[in-house]
Amino acid sequence: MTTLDDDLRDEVASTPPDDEPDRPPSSVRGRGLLGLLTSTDHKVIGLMYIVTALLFFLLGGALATVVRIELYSPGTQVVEPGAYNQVFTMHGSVMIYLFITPVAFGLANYLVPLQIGAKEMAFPRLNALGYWLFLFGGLTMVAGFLTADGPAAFGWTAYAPLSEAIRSPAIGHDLWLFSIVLTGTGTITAAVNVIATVLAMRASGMSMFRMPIFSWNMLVTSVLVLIAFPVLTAASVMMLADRNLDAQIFNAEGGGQPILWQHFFWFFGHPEVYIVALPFFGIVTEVLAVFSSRPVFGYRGLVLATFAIASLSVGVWGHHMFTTGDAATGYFSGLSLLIAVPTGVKFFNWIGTMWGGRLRFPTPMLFTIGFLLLFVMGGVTGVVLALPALDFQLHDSYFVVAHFHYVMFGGSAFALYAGIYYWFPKATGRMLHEGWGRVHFVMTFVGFNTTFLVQHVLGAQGMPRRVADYLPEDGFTFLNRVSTVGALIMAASVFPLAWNVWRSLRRGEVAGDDPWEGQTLEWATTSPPPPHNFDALPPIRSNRPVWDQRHPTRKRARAVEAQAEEAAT
Ligand code: HEM
Ligand SMILES: [Cu+2]
Repeated sequence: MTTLDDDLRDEVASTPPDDEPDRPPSSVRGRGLLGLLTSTDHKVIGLMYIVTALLFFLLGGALATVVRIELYSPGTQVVEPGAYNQVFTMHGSVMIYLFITPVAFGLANYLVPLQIGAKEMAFPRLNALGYWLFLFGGLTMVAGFLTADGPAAFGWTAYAPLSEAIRSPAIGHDLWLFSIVLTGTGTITAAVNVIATVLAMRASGMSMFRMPIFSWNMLVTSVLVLIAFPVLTAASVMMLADRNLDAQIFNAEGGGQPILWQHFFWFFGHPEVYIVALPFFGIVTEVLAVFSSRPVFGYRGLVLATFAIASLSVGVWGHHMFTTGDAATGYFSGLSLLIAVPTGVKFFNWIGTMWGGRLRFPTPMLFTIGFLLLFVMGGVTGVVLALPALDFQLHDSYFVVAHFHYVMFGGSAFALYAGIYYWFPKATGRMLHEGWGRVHFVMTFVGFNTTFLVQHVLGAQGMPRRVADYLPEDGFTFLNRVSTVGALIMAASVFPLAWNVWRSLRRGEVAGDDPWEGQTLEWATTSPPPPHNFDALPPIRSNRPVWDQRHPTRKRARAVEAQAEEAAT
């Protein structure tokens, strides 16, 4: 059986043979700058998203290093308190809005069509628009550094009334708000595209419940984006109106409601936590299955758990607002704790996938194991913070900083690294070097825990977040030094990764179509895939067609099973 249509067949036949046979064929190479700027190929756009987001990640990391150096000792080290506010604001904002959210959509762009056997995204040009909104929106935020008064300094949450013009007059804040509107619109278009692609572009045989978990999770993530991002985008427009048109929406003197901003913000902000978690849950699910040589354990349970997490996540925003007195503590606390249940289900599924499997531990698997350990830690401290009695004590302390870094760095960023090592061969045709991968993993893991584990203690001892300084007699100095040393190790960990990418692009081992014994459709095509993605698709009879193809006896057994099922109905 082949799903190749005729014009596609002609196109394949007329493709000239690769002139450099020792180099893997490329869908990006040889198209020049104009080719990049005008491309609507989902793979090219996906890679541009990912590379751009990683560059923002470097900027965010550099800013974090400045923060940590400032906190190395009491007194001023490198930045004055005002500049410190700008640095932590831009760190958090770059990381959330310009790195971890867009990078997930970069992966989705690259992978979802491949995983569901499609030639393209549903709306290729909308896709390009989304990328350009992201890039120029991001540059708008960062442009604050070029203005006389510097970039935004009101935190990544931009709370009113601090964010009103009278308290934050610098133009950098307006740039920040414009940036949120632009990048938010870009994310919304990307989400629309993913949803339409998954619903309308699946290959024949690829039923919803045969989709790889990553594609499932991107679908659910995209629905969450449609719920959450318009609220943030609209709220940012309202804040711009307050600042520039005297609108008084969030201004108490004018009859407005400052607290309303927090409701809007966290109505976006909590689903956002899952927008930057679910895609990465998808990555670890795939990596665990492949490197355990096992099917995903409890596939349907995993999908249902994703639904449950996503639905609960839109109803818990008030747990960020316990201390305002404007959020019903019992309701928000109870619902937040409930999220631990489907999350626990996922953990059982992940362990079940590994159970009894033939485990291999190349770098993607190492980062996935790292993810499992660190994300549990972030989840547990999340439960702690969901208990109002404890949150009143820990709110706005370093305990919170430790908590969300375990979730977003130990969780999402570790899973992203796993995904980079896992799919790099697919996108480039070359393997990353295992030895350097291990160096990168060890440095990141050690550096991460050195930086953030001690912050739980600092927070419990009462060190507030978002402060540029502390006193020698506070007793915070030693643990802050430990934390700063850890951050420097983490900063250094970028070098083995960068070197690995650089050398592997040039002289990495040639990967072949399916270097890991993959299970899902992206491994059924060449590395990198041709512009039209597939010359021919394998039959799709389960959620792991490539595995089925590799194990023909099982495939036959399944085919017989499927026939019997069909006969029975
Ligand atoms: C590269 C390693 C990182 C280090 C050393 C680091 C360090 C820090 C520090 C010291 C703060 C200031 C805490 C405060 O004063 O409240 C901070 C805040 C923050 N970080 Fe990170 N961070 C890192 C990576 C990340 C990542 C990967 C993300 C998200 C994907 C992230 C998201 C945030 C956010 C949202 C804030 C809050 C900013 C605010 O209070 O407005 N960080 N980080
Ligand atoms: Cu939350």
